[in-house]
Amino acid sequence: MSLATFLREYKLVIVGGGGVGKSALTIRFVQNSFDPDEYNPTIEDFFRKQCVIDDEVALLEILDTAGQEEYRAMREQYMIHGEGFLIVYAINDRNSFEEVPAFYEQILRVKDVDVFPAVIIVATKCDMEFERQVPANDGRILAHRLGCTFIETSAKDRINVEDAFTNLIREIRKANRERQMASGRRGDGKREMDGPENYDDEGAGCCKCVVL
Ligand SMILES: Nc1nc2c(ncn2[C@@H]2O[C@H](COP(=O)(O)OP(=O)(O)O)[C@@H](O)[C@H]2O)c(=O)[nH]1
Ligand SMILES: [Mg+2]
Repeated sequence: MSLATFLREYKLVIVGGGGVGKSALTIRFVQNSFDPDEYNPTIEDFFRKQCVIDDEVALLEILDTAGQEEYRAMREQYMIHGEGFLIVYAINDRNSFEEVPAFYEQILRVKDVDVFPAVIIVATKCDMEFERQVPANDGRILAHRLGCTFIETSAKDRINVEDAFTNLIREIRKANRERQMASGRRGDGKREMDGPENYDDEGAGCCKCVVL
């Protein structure tokens, strides 16, 4: 039996300084694994994951970026296409926290807007409490100032990882609804897909992966 359904794609981009845990966060979310020995600072990776978030199917296309400054020009390219961003810093790296506003401002500049709500400020490595350099409240205050949601996560201990991505999808949906209401017409952004063979059932997490 062919089951026709609509699958909305979401282009998500993970940005932040080098070594803050962007890849670990993404891999924990997509593959539900964590390898403490894996650290390749130069790799930029693309992942897909299908989820049901708030009873709606979503195909997440996740770009895990390299944070180093020499990739700045490349960053602008993917920022143009990104619909939602996780700006990541590590709680044990004050410098990475200080870099967050520059990432946010770059998103605004590239998008040519004054505010961009589909951004989550993600503090990682919250399992490393003993090395903490950034109090959670500093993260909260910064996120509030930028008009973003804030969340503390640990890829290692699997804390709030799914929530970071789920919240981002909710922010994108909310922003889209508001934009549609403002323009007084229904947007599309949906494409038809027509078979269960297009679904995969890999991964785990609080987002239910679809098996039809
Ligand atoms: N303790 C701890 N270490 C982490 C966590 N996330 C990443 N790491 C470690 O931090 C280093 C850099 O992580 P990676 O994801 O490659 O950083 P990226 O450069 O931002 O992609 C690696 O050695 C990871 O094992 C975490 O949540 N907790
Ligand atoms: Mg990485």
